[in-house]
Amino acid sequence: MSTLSTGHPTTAELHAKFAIDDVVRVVDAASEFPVVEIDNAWASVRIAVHGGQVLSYQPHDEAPVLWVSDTAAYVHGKSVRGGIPICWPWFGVHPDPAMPSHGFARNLFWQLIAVKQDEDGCTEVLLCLEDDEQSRLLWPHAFQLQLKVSVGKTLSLALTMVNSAEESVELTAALHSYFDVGDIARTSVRGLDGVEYIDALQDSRRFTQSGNVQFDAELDRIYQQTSGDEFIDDQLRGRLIHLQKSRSDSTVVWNPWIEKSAGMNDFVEGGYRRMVCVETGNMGADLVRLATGASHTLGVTISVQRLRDN
Ligand code: TA6
Repeated sequence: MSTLSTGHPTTAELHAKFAIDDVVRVVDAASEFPVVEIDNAWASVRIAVHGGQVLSYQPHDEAPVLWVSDTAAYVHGKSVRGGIPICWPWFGVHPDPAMPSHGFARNLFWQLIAVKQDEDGCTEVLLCLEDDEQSRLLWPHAFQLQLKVSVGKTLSLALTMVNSAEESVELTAALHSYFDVGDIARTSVRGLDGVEYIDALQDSRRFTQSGNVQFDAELDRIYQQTSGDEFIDDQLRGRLIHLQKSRSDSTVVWNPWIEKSAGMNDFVEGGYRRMVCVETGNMGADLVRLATGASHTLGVTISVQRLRDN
C-alpha cells in the first residue's frame, strides 16, 4: 500500500478501496487532503478524512445547509473553517495555553474504515481515530473515536467515544456545526427559550434565554441542560434547519460578527453574515464521565423544512 507522508493511505488508494460507481469517490481537496465525495439520490456531502470533518451538505433542490469559508485552509494539523469540526476530548480553551483549543481530534488524520450504500439510496461512511504517541502527549489515555455519517433524507452524525483506558475519564465534546444562512440579521434559533446559558462574552456569567436567539452583534453562548430539538429559522430562504440531538445536554450558539471574523485569516470577509454555529455537545456542567471500557455516542440529525418555495 502506498502511503502519504503522514503514513496514511494515499487518496488514490482510498478511492480504489472505497469508491462506489457514480455515488462515492475520494478526491484531494488539496495536497494530501483526501475528501470523500458523496452524490447519492438524496444529497451531496463531502467528508474530509483529516479531522473526520463533514465539510458540506446540500440536499438536492436545496441551498447548502453547511457553511464553509471560501478562504478556508485545507492543511494537516488544523480544522477547516466550516462544516462540522469535531471538538474532543475537550471543548473550548484548555487551562494550559500550550494545548490546542477544542481538543486535538479535529487536527489529526483519521482512518476511513467503511463506505456502504443501502437499498434506500442512503450512504453510510465510518471513520475512526485511536490514541497514539502523539495524542497521548496531549491526553494520556487510550481511546477510540468512531464517527458514522449517514446521508439520506437527513444527514446524521453519530460520534462514539470508547474509553479504552484503565482509568475513568471526564471529557467535553461538540459537533461544532457551521450552518449556511441567507442573512444572519434575518436568522433566529428556536428551541432554547427559558434555557440557562453561560455567556462567553460576559465573563461567563449565567443568563436565561428569553424567546428565540437573534443576532445583531457577536454572540457566544453555551446553553446547558438542554436536549430538545432546535430550529434555525433561515427567514431569507424561507426554510427551517431542524436539529435533533442525541445524548447531548448542551448547545453552543456562536456568530463572530464583524470584528472577530475579520481577525481570522481563514474567515472570508463578510462571511459572518452567511453563517451561524449551532453546536451539539456536552460541556460545562454537562461533561461526560466514562468508566474504563464504557462508551458514549453523541449524535445529531440535520434536516430541512421548506416554509415556502423560493
Ligand atoms: O463554539 C464557539 C467557539 O468556542 C468560539 O468561542 C470560537 O472560538 C469558535 O468556537 C471557533 O473556534 P476555533 O478554534 O475553531 O477558531
